[in-house]
Amino acid sequence: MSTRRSGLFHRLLCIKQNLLVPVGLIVMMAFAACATTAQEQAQSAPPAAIAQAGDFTTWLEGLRAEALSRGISNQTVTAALSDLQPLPRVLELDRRQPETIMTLRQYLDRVVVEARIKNGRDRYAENRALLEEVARKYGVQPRFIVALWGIETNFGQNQGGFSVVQALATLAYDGRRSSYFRGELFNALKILDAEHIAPSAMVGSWAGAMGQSQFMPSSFLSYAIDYDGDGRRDIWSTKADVFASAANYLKQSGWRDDQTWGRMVKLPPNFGATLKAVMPAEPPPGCRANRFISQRKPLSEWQKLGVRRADGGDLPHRPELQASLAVPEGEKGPALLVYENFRTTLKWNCSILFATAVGTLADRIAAAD
Ligand SMILES: [Ca+2]
Repeated sequence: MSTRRSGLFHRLLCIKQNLLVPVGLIVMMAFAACATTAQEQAQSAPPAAIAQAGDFTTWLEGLRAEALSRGISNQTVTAALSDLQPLPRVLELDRRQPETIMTLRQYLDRVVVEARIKNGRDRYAENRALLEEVARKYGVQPRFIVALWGIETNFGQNQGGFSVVQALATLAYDGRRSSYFRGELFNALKILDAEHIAPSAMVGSWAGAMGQSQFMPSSFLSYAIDYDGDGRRDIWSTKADVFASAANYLKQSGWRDDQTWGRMVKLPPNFGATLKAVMPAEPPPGCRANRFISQRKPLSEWQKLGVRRADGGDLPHRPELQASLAVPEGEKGPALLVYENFRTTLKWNCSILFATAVGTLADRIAAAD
């Protein structure tokens, strides 16, 4: 699972629980629903068990010693790891069960809403010069940077109110995925040590996804950019850094700005056998979403096979362009014809629903141009 590359680990945790859902249903947990309904459900969730405070204090001593041995300064260790307490709320959120299964249509109706489209157009207009400069430099069309920003944090308005160090320490202390979160905690300390952000301002999701682009600390270290040149990679409050970091993540993951993401399409009648022949025979390793994505074929071949735009029109006349069908709910559900950029979006967050929402929102935002 490529979760370590994702800035959205908190959402991947939701999809992970989707393993409880029978595979035959071919349904996917909707991330936004997961986050929202988890909050709604929190009141009724049983209180999470946290071990005795004394145990945590002892554990924290070991953590401090290891941080120092990894070269984190004494000053940072003292500032970030003194008087630290585990957060029961983080474990509640980590323990929750999925209670909502959404179709692609339901997910889009919830995420790609008019208010977000309008907000996206306004934010795009407001930041046009900067977005176009970043877009040129990294080779990512501005509408996708804006769409990701809008879906991740509602254009920076909802970054999550958790102390990243405290949240990661809670999850590292807890037994379920200790080594992953312990590694991310050391990454977070490294970021503090380099003075990109003050400990008190390092806020993020309950699972440690940080700032306006919701990068995990490891993603920050790999992809975050100090675009305004003030010496700090500030994905919390400097838009230039936020946009460039997101664009850099996509670029490093294979984005191409001479292509779009894909589109909804219509399959011809009685397409079942053809579809079966192009879908993976075995679940591919890595991102689970790839099991719903077909092999690549040139657009001209899909055209020949009878695949059409959602309005019935011909596919674009770029016959050599490689595309794949994505059918998150099987033959009877909605179908998409997607390009490499769709697969790149899956490296940000392994979810067909998420990637489709990003592409759809990007198209809607740009439609005002
Ligand atoms: Ca900066």
